[in-house]
Amino acid sequence: MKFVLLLAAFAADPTSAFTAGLLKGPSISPSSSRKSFKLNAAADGVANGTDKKKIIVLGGDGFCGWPTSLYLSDQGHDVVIVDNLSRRNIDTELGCDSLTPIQPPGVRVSAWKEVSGKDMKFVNLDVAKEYDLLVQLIKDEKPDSIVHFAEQRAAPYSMKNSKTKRYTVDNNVSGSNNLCCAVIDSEIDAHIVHLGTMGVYGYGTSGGEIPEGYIDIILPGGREANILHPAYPGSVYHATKCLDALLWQFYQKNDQLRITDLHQGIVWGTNTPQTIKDERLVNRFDYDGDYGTVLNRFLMQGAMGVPLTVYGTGGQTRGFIHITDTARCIEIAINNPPKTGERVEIFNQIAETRRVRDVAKLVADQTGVEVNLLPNPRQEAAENELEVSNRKFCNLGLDPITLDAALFDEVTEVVNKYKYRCDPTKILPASFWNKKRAEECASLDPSSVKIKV
Ligand code: NAD
Ligand code: USQ
Repeated sequence: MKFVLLLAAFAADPTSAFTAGLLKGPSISPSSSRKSFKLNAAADGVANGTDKKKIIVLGGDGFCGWPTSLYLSDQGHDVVIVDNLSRRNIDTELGCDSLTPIQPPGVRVSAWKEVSGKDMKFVNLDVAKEYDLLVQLIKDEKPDSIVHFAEQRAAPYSMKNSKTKRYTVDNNVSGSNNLCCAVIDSEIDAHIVHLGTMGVYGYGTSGGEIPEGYIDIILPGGREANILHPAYPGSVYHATKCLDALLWQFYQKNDQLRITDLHQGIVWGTNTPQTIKDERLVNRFDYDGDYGTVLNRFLMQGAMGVPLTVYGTGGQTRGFIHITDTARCIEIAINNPPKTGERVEIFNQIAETRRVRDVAKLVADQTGVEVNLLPNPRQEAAENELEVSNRKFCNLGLDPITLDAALFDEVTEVVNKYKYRCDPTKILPASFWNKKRAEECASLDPSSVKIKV
């Protein structure tokens, strides 16, 4: 089908609470820059005056889920964390570990009670496999909202081999399907807030600004329509997020579920005003070739004197968001659910777009390390433009944190504190998109990486 882009910025849902403000506010392109931010344990713990809710956080032990759970609890919401600890098990499988010494869930939750006085429950449950327990949990807890982080989230891990491809599809698609069925079976009208990804759109494929979820098209014969933006995934992991989006669309239409899908960019940073309150609350920090994401990897490499691992030309442009804003966006989404019968609400959850080689230059300038252009292990466009709308969150009050040297310092301090835990053989890429990419990367020697500082 041929797509004709009319008004990419206008997600034309007349019932949407956001339509009125949609044409105000910024569009994000690589040169955009906004406010910086200083991490401060005292700054962010004030209840915001909105309704207090019961919230289940699926995947609440993970990199985004843990600080989000703490933030929501700090804001006065009643939080129940659900996680099957599969991410910790994958660390064991890969012979790797978070750079930061994350504590077991029980220790984390009791440390939070000690420092904040607030209770949080932890439930070990597999969302993709333990359906009856999930239904019972929803019936027992009667949540207002369910935040869904519980997926296998690394593109490289999803492309490692057929076992990890199949696991990623089984886990992610079953989990999302189970969640919809469980909300229906429990007869609890909980608002589902799902973490999707910018990668559902592909990168710059629609020829202009990427709108928030829906795009205007002209069908053959001249009929106009507003549909889900075409899916164009770049990995098995990203493909599961596209499949999720279809499931949300179907269950909203068929069962009137209230669903928000957040297409988030690459999250960077480590700690938040809540996680720095006590060392036992520290967030996880992935640096390895499978789970480490680009900016955190560069910051870690810069702090350790390791040449930065830029794949290909570094011409890939991606969306970025700081971990503190992830938590804030989730609360904004929770506080602005679609009404029953409204189509799936979709937000682009990013602060800015940047090119990988520009991000590398920022880190290299600050740390003095070299930039190393490696053969690209991924099948992806070597260079792409990316312009993205994030007006909905901005119109709802988000003033996003952008890449800032002060925050680089925060990550560098964390890396310096725990660098003794780093295994340098895990730094080079270890998953390859196809045979050709694997052959092109054959000369990469994991044992050649040396920590210099
Ligand atoms: P993560 O792997 O650190 O956390 C995911 C958590 O979900 C883990 O603790 C894992 O044990 C749990 N989990 C996975 N499958 C489960 C299952 N079947 N049942 C119960 N628990 C399960 O990942 P993250 O970085 O925190 O990402 C969270 C979500 O946000 C993911 O859905 C990811 O796609 C999305 N996201 C992440 C980023 C990023 O840069 N980290 C960017 C965009 C979107
Ligand atoms: N890259 C490098 N060097 C590295 C690591 C990555 O050049 O050492 C490049 C990659 O080739 C890619 C870009 O940086 O072009 C981003 O890679 P990434 O690993 O930081 O991010 P990605 O694989 O896209 O996945 C991450 C999260 C995923 C989330 C996604 C958001 O792991 O859960 O959905 O970011 S987005 O990229 O916007 O789709």
